[in-house]
Amino acid sequence: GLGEHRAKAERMYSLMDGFLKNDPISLQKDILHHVEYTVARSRFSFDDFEAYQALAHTVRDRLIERWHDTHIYFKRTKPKRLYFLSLEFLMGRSLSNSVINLGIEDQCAEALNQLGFEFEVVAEQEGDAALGNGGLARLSACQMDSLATLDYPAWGYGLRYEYGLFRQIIVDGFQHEKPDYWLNFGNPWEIERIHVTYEVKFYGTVEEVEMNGEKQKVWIPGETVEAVAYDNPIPGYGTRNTINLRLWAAKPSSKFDLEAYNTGDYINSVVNRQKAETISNVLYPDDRSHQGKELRLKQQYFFVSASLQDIMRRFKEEHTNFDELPEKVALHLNDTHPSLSIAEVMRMLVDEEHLGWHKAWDIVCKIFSFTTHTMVTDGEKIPVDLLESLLPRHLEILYEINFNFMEELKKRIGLDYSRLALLSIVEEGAMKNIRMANLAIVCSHTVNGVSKLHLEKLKTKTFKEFYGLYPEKFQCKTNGVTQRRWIVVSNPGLRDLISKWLGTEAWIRDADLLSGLRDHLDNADFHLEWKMVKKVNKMRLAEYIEAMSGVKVSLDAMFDVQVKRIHEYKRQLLNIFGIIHRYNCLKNMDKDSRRKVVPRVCIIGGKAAPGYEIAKKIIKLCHAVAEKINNDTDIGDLLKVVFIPDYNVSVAELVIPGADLSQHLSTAGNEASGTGNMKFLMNGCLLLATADGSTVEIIEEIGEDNLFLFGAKVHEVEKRRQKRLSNLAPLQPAKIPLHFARVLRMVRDGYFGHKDYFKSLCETVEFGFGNDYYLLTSDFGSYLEAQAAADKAFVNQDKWTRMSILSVAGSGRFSSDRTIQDYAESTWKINPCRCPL
Ligand code: GPV
Repeated sequence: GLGEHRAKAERMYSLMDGFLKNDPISLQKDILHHVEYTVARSRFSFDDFEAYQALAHTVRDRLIERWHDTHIYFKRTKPKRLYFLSLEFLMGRSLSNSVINLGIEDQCAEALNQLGFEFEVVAEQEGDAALGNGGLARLSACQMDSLATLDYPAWGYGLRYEYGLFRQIIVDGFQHEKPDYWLNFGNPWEIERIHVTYEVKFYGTVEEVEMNGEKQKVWIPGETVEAVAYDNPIPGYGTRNTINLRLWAAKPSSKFDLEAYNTGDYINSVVNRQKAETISNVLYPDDRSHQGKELRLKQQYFFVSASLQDIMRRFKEEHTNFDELPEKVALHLNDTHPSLSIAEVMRMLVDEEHLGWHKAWDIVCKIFSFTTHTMVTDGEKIPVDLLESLLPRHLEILYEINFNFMEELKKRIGLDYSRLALLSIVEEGAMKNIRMANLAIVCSHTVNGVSKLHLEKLKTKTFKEFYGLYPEKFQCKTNGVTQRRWIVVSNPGLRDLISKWLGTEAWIRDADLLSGLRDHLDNADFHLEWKMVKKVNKMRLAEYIEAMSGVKVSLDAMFDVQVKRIHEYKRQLLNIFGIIHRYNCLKNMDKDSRRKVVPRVCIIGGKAAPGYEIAKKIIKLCHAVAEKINNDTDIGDLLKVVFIPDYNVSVAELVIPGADLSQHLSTAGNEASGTGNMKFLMNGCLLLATADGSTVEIIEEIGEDNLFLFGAKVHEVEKRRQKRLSNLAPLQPAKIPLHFARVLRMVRDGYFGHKDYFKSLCETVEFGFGNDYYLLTSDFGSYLEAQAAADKAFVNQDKWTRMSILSVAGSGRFSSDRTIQDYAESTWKINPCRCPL
């Protein structure tokens, strides 16, 4: 009976001796326990990596306690939950972030110290979890941190790729890709839940059956794969709440390849089982260009199916009526990648729960929200013939959704076939496709842009037609980044300085408080300490650069950084051309003028998609230019060029705090938001940037005088592109700025070697060839002016420091806490649910 149950619970609790303790002695005991029994090394001899493993397990135990309490509390209070669906999460390392959010960093450092280890060194042992490509994936990670910190009852869902984003190695200046088998050394941050599994089905046929006198579709699948849950606790800062990121791995089901078993081909059937596992094996490394590959579609459906079964099971445990679904469940689509969810929920409600189409549709339209991350119109598409074989029932459902949508449209706008064709979810033509963005927009109650500028473009260009239909759906949720990782974890010196001068650590939960730094703007002591923090970070970065590339750099130089995925629209080429121009100028200077030059270290880093030839050539050009300049004894410390290989989250944590200047060069109207700019801003690094994406809003916060702005504005870009095409035919030398032409000629003529290889790269900016779509030619002059302004500002270190302080002071709006609160209140309609202590 109940009494018996309680007595048992009480005995267990007393045996457990309460919660785990966080004083340094208890932590040491736990670390040693894990060295001996988890890592299975001797307590008397273990190295830094083993210390990391043992500490990680010690922290994990504490995470699990809170994670349990949080979920028991959610279960008891049954709040509306948010399910954040994303195929990519760039979590990076977990140790430092976890001990900071748990509030046990000092105790852990002391515990390690007494065991003869140093926290920083131990933390460096951890490899990155890189289950994503770039900004979109890191945004998901920042948002999970904010969701936990702000106590929202949220779950993240994703895929547990066995190979994350490839490791970039550079051989002879060329990028090579190596697999990232990040699980090789075990992963203490995940909890394998062998009992949380679901069957995911593929292929097969659809049949019609009679049920209770009504016709009903049933899908007879041809292949079954099992999804296993791996849970990753996400601790909030300054709260006990620890939410869950649930990642799915594929494993063969006992039902996999029954055919082969039955025909007696035992060996082949066992061998074939491995096919199941390949579904979640590897992350697609093509940032923003997914072109109809079957395996990718399988990944998407595998993810969608497992997540929704899990979500629906939880809903049904707490509720009996599907009318309650919109009050209890918010499903968020992180870009179009998970938007098959829409068809899957319809299938579950219609085919499995027998709700009837109209009722199901009504519910579906109330539970989905969607964020798009791109400025381009030509979004993700799924070829109909792929769907037809892999997910035949879903294809039918998509057709039916589209049929109803088209009928409704005809009533609203009449038989305007060109407009109907634009809006249609199904793209007709030689190759029929499903347009995932159209699907997501039609079915979501909210469509979010990631900056004001982005939303504007969505309304007026990208999704103009849809905006005309559903103006109320379109909202702006300017991106943000978490100050926990991007200041507290990565820049402890700045963290201490900010807290000292603000007199509080409250800014770690409330970034708006950073504006209080303005009160000390002219305080000489503050300036001195500010410069000292930057100097220490530059030293750390300089050591790393020397270790990675052998280049020695001067700490007096301006550290100028551009780190992000390599893309033509991000214009790393403009940066490199600027460097070549600077080199030319230096070569032509007399000794006197040279003494007045501000020395520079130009740092570039980023990965190119393995199939993106032009991006790979940009990487090679960077190395070729670096080799020439760095070995020119005439130049010395005045100019150094460094490519940082294998840029990832943990490299970013090292590079960003050490930067003086950072570059964000996208042609205006191309970067949906950009989030790197926010991370640099928070670290007191000045921006040299175009008026694109979120930079426009950064300017609203810090003023145009507080950064180096250049280039065509959005409204000018369109005009220039047209002008560019109208005088296409003749190469008009007079219209090509002299400096630009010279730099281009040097690359083309083989001044940096590899003449043939760079030819097609040059052609992208040449007329009659690529026609300079991204307008490097016309922005070059303005770019050089901004660079000159940066040099000039750097000479006046007092002024520079003021600008740096004002950057951090104006960065509060770019905390992902602000973004998440906005989503929670105006899109998801969820409330905080704070687990009591
Ligand atoms: I679409 N983004 C990305 O990293 N990968 C993608 O496939 C797509 C978008 C980025 C955008 O390019 C950035 O401007 C934006 O800041 C980021 O997503 C987060 O919204």
